[in-house]
Amino acid sequence: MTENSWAKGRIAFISGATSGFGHALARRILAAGGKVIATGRRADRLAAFAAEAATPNLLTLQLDVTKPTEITAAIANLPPAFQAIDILFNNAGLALGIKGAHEASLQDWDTMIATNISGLVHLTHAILPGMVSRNRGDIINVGSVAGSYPYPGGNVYGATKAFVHQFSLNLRADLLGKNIRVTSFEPGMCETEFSEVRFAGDKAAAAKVYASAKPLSADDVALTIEGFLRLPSHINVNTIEIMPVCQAFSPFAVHREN
Ligand code: NDP
Ligand code: 8X3
Repeated sequence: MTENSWAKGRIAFISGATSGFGHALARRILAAGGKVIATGRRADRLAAFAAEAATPNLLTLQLDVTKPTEITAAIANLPPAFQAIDILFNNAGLALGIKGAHEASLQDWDTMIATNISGLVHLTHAILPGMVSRNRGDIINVGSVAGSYPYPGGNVYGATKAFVHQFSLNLRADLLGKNIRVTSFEPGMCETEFSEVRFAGDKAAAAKVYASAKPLSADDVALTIEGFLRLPSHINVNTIEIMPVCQAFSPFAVHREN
């Protein structure tokens, strides 16, 4: 494989390509000569991306992963040049709120479960059979450090990402004997629109998360994913956790009476 040929001849389906990790990876794959099906709910972002990229290698599709019928229709109606999906970047996801479980919104919980779990599972179910029939593919499921390390207010968000971890490993068990790789990709703090979404559009609260720190960027993430995709096809990265150097761990919290 030459330096810039890693994406040539590959077709990537990216959920959540309107911002953050998904958008950065879409740009990297296009720049390296691959094809991308970029999806998300925001039609204006998709249209702007299509106009900027101005390439037949990009197909944009408005898609809400919480709507199973939209997923089925999207996959069934792909144009022939985009049907043989090689890479599924199962990335669409969100955290909503940071309140304790006794105060959190049940609607927010339902939306996180519908997006981070059901959306990811439905996309896998729709795309995996084609990969199996072609006996090739890469599935990269986006988990989080929040799936391994509990923190106050991470209640359902962290639990959805723990699901992503175990689902990814179980896929590997089912796919033994097939040339299909599965990775649970579990990053720490990365500056995207993630915190703005979590804090319901409060830009000041979102900015505080990253203040005076050097978080990961979306392109750092895309570069890491490119690294997996460049590996020889017999190497599977099962689980990978990355963090910015400025982020680490805390001791256990202890409540004391005095
Ligand atoms: P962004 O908010 O920048 O991007 C999230 C993407 O998900 C957007 O493109 C959004 O598109 C899409 N999305 C959300 N809900 C839906 C939906 N119902 N249907 C389709 N697309 C949807 O955040 P990130 O890039 O940071 O997040 C990407 C993934 O990474 C998420 O799964 C997140 O949990 C995870 N993550 C993020 C970390 C961080 O610190 N940033 C760390 C660890 C994991 P649209 O709104 O147009 O639908
Ligand atoms: C995003 C990282 O720590 O904000 O998944 O939950 S964290």
